[in-house]
Amino acid sequence: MVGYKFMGKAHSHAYKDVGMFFDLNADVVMKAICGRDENGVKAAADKFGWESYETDWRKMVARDDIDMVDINAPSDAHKEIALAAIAAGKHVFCEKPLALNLSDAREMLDAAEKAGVKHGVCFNYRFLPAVQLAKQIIEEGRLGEIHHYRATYLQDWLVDPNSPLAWRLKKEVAGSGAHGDLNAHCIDLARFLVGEFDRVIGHSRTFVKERPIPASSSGLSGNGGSEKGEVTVDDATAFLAEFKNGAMGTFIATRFATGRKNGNTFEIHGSKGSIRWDLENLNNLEVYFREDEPNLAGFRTISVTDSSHKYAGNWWPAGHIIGYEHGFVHIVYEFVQHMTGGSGFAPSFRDGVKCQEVLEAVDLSIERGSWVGVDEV
Ligand code: SOE
Repeated sequence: MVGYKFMGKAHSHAYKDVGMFFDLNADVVMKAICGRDENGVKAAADKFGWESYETDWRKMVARDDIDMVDINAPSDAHKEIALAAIAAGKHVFCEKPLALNLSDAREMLDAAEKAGVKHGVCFNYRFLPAVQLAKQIIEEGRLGEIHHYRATYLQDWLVDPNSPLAWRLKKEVAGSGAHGDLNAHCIDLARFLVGEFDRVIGHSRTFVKERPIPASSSGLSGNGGSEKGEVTVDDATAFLAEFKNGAMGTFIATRFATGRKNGNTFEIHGSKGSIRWDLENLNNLEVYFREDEPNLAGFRTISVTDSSHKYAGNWWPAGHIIGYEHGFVHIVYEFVQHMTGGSGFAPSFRDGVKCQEVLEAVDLSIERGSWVGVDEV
């Protein structure tokens, strides 16, 4: 594994727990974790349960006791590490967004396909039981023809103008701001649930253009110094979309939604019914079916914790809820099965590329001030 901060910890936890709750084709052995700061990575290796640590990822990906590399470094490092790992014949699992930009993402997909290694992108929210149930409901036709898909991803960690210039606020490191970080999740869920995008038109803002340069920086924050530097990414990006199946989509990702911490939501309206979901209440799915008797019709809440619900039965008895970290366990489970039995896995690098196409089409639409077909990028 490369990286040991927020996502490195979430993924490490997943590898540690997965064999306890799921039957795997092969054992997961946590061989090595890599980071540049020796004290930090050593402490992480001990705490998270890795056998060893490295401070140079090149050395790590060359090790012949490693079959798979998991990349949790900032986005600007994804491509180089992935290409080296692929060249060394390793399977690769990578955090989202897959790359800094579309052409890098395409290069990574091409390399992985040519080398015949297994590849995956960590769009973890697909793997929550309520999201799986939403997909099942849509696939069974219970919502009928889909008219509307509305997604939000609302955070507020940047609303303070003195919040420091973390790496996520620099285009050369992060690729983009709320758009690549948060809309990437919304785009992936929309593709998973409703299908491919046809065209998009967006609007974005950077509300605070300069921030204190941090003395040290972590994933989301850091300690601000007195000197300021330029924010080169969006604070918020909204866009309208048309799906290939004719559905209308509205999306907003922001880090300025005061009071909202991780409001990843979707609401889907079809000719026969509707569903809505909110990550901050992730075990529940709200559903409305028009065929219900009029005097009983209304949104009702399904507690998606029954053993009949995908993944839920691997944990606890019904009603004993799961959390954010479990989505990572589920995606890691699927990827391990894929590596060891080849049963097929999505989201692959291809899905990472598809997501990046939509992200870039939105950026182009903002530049042009007009609709952009996703096929144009
Ligand atoms: C930070 O904005 C972040 O951690 C994202 O990078 C994650 O992908 C998302 O799941 C939560 O917010």
